[in-house]
Amino acid sequence: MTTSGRLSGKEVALHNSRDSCWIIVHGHVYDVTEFLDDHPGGSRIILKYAGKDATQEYDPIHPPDAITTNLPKEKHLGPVDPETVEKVEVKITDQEKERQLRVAARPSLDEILNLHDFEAIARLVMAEKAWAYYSSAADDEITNRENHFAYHRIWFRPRILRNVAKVDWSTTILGNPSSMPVYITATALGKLGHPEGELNLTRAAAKHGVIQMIPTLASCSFDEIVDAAQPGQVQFLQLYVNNDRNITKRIVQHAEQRGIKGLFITVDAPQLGRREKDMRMKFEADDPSEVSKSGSEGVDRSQGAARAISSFIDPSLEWADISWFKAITKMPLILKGVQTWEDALMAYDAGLAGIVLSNHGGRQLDFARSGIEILVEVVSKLGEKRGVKFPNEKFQLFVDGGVRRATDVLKAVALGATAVGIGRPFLYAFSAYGQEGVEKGLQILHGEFEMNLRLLGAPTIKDVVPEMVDASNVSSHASNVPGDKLYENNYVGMESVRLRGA
Ligand code: 173
Repeated sequence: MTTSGRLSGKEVALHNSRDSCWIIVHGHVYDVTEFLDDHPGGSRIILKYAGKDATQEYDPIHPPDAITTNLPKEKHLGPVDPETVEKVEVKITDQEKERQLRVAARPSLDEILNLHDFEAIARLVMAEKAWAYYSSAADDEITNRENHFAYHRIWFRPRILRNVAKVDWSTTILGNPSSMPVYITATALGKLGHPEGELNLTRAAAKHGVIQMIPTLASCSFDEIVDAAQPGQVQFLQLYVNNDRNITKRIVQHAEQRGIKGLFITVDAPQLGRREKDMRMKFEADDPSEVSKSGSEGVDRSQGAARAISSFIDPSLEWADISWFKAITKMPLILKGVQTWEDALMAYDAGLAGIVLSNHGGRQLDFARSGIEILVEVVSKLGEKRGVKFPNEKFQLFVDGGVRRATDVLKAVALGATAVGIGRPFLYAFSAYGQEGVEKGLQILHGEFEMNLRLLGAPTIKDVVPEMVDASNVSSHASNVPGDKLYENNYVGMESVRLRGA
């Protein structure tokens, strides 16, 4: 203890082993000895900082309050005297230096013409691990590609000679105004791409009047993201249901109290999909001889960044739990990750506010169908079985996955969706350009909506009707599509063989 009543760096440094492991995060000391084996990211990474300041390693992955909420109070040992703490030197690797040069040489925002462009640039300028995590998808990434390709199987039937001098693409989502039928969907670990993480999305969303869905696994804390919103700015929350329902209850009720306007419960991830690009990154980043040992810690870190932090998700979640959610919150409840009309019907009968037809950006079950294809069958079957018409205020349909253009969004809207979620393109936009990148992405979409509504002969979103599309081929998985150069260039295959040390 120093004279100021604070712990000294010297004392902390003594607790540098598995038997007694203290770390410093944001100037406070924590005893994590008993937590080592429970750390979702494995014990090895903590032990690397045993007795030291771990803040720089901690920050890009964890919300600031992760450690204070997960560790029992008696393990919070108090502030450390900063003068006495040895600076942990974070070495900038040659690879990182080269990356920073690429960032400095990225094209100016003026050169960006569409959402694909962000992806191409992000691939060049992002840290390899971050790119691997964001871009990865399940198994052979067939569903990931299909999400985008499915839109190629839908064609327009535009109308002519309608007065489109004024066009308006604003709408409402769950009763909340939105400047376009698009929301920014939830994606985890924003700080992997940019130090401001999800706040880039919050601020850009405010400027453009769109709704942000806050992820359970944001790198910024939930409160930081809500605090960053403008007065009246609408936000939703994506929820991973915890094995410990008390934690979930706390999250949900806190969200409601903070004004969140919709709870999107993820139902397509009882176990996380196998994202091999992400996994491969672990092998390459760590000492390969260590990988085989990783199983002994209980958490297999060789499975990539997402799997490592997903162990809290409850695979026993079931339909019977819906009534519990209704009992603990008045927020509209939406299931995110519905993939068949049968489940859509169950959600409708359960009195939910809506569903997101989604395969989790192709990151879960490979060969799951695209949201846009599922939309067509859901609208048809719910009409047939329950006489419901879409779009529908009481039971709203959303789609996500593979959306890159306003034309994609307009196809979904024509087919009965209220709005469409876009995830990765905004991650790529802020990874390469911060908040301005996201703003540019939203501006591009506004421009595309204006032009395409005119060309469709639809002055408002309500005028975008089923007769404006030909989706007769949407569930034909054998149709010929033209080569998609922009997309394919971003998704080249992995090197199949890589010799160690080569
Ligand atoms: O798709 C994901 O990567 C995802 O949803 C997730 C789930 C758990 C932990 C981290 C990310």
